[in-house]
Amino acid sequence: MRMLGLLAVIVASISSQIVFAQEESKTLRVYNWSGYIGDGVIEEFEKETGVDVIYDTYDSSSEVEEKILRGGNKYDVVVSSLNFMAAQSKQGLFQPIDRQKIRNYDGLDPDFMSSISTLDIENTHGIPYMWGTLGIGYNETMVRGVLGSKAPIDSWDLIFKPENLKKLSACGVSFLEESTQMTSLVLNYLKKDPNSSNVSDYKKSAENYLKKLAQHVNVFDSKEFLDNLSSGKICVAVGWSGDIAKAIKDAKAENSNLKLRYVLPKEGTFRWVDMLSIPVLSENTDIAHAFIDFLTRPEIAAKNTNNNRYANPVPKSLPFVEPLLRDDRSIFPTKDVQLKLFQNSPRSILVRRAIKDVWKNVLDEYQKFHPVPFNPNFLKHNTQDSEKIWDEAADNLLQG
Ligand code: N2P
Repeated sequence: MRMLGLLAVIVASISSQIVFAQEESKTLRVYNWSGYIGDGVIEEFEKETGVDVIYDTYDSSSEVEEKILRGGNKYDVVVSSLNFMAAQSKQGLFQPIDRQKIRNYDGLDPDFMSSISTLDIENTHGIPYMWGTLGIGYNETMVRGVLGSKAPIDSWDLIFKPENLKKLSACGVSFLEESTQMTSLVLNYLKKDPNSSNVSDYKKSAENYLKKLAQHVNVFDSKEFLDNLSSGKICVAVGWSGDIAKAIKDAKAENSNLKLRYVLPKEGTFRWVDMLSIPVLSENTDIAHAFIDFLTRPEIAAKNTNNNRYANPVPKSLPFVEPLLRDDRSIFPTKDVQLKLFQNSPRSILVRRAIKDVWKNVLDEYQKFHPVPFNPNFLKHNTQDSEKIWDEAADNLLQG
């Protein structure tokens, strides 16, 4: 009896803890977007497992993508977009996920998993972390003040028609510093395939159009638009749903009377998905799986949604999500709206290199009109070094 009792205690304590292979270090290196994890989540994982987490953050897709192309700095878990992750898994940069080690795997929404399995083929290399949309955050009073009561706030015309953009630049317009997403939106607006595999669509159509707009854009940035919008420094931001939702919340918390809104323009936009995956150079794969598993626990996924204001793929997390967020259709769009969103698909390395060139030319055009940029971090990631990485990746591919 006593032996059995002891055995029960041992079994119970083993099953509630995560046991790692002896040779693995007890350190986990994680790379994620800034401001993209719930309060206390890392500390909770550390407390539960005894693992030290080295948690680094980035502020734009190019930062993480270039780091992974360079070899990933030995990160064990990386958050990156589905389209990048899927393309680079095919190039061998990410390890397959061992589903046996993700105890909450069955809790992932099967419809959602199937909707991303055309890119991450059969869901082999990544686990979805959060998803959202790309739309327009705007300050209604300021925008109507500039464009009048007929301002086309339900349309990309609001900022993609040069005459509107020019007027709005008086109250401040921010575009994402995201080459693929912005060129894709412009192609969609020009009624071309937003996922075009035709290099000239980017080099000619998207580049020419964006160059016309660049002079009227006040700032290209992927991080500060949230604070810029909630503090009234700008009146329009092309941005991600959750960040705009945070700006709206922050403005309310500061008792500001700014009327901030988020709109998915009627010409359409895309749904993006951010994935958790394990770079090929990671040696702490048991711990990496344990961390990914931890993030897919309903309570933890809910903490992340509550902080990040993005939807997660764990339906059982919903009871733990703040009711105000659960009912917010900009965070959880209706099925009807979801059906209208397009997926941003992986580009070939040659298209990606073309996008990189296009983007450089667009930002050069912007700089001609803005010798002193609005954002002090502007161009931090747009260095010659980063050009070289994409050139090398393309050359490697061409060589075979
Ligand atoms: C961090 C969230 C960015 C999500 N601000 C974009 N995929």
